Amino acid sequence: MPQKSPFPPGQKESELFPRFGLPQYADRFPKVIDEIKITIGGDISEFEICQELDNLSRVEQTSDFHCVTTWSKLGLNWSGWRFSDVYAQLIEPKLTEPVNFVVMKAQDGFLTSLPLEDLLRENVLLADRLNGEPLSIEHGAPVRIVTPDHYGYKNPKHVDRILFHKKAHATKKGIWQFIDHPRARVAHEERASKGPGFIYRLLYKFGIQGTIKDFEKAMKKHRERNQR
Ligand SMILES: Nc1nc2c(c(=O)[nH]1)N[C@H]1C(S)=C(S)[C@@H](COP(=O)(O)O)O[C@H]1N2
Ligand SMILES: [Mo]
Repeated sequence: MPQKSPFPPGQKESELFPRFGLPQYADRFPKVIDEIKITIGGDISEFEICQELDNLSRVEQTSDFHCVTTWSKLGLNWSGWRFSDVYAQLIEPKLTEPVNFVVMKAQDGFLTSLPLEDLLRENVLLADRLNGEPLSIEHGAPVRIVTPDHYGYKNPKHVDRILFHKKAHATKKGIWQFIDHPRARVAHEERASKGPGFIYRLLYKFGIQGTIKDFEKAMKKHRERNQR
């Protein structure tokens, strides 16, 4: 019998792949969607990545996506560049000191962080396409990080700054610090930084439908404003 990879604890398959996130991001949108420009910085001298990506080999990957609120969309086909290639080819050569903590910032103000080690895993992408199409605004135009082993909130859309640091540090305040697990690995149910993950299943589940509606409504208004 072929072995089926175990479905992550507390997750449920969703037919939909909704535009999703923390409520305060529903009405925030990227300004630049037709050109990739990522500022690299942190404890290293700042520089930009744009056309340089064209020199790296493109990869395609089918992977599942797990939101911390318990919905999972299976079999998404992403394409772009391996984060480990981007790091090895474009970033590592410019380092003068070792780094091991990465902060990722997005055009809508969203930010998250991960240990560098987690981002160097084989299945982490800097993706600009989904299911054969350029990324839509809904799912992260012009580029997003895809890290299937981590909950959705470690997969920032519209990334425009990636900061490399020597040491880990808090990137959020108050309650946001509390709900952001430093690693957020799906297989270990690291949903939040305090308490066992399963407690959050129920808590988050109640918010899913309302959040989807709010994000949809905001997207519709944005399209009307921009006539596209
Ligand atoms: N820039 C940005 N990235 C983000 C978010 C966001 O609000 N803004 N939400 C995160 C959360 S909580 C989830 S579950 C996924 C949702 O991805 P999707 O909107 O493509 O379904 O994006 C993540 N990355
Ligand atoms: Mo999420």
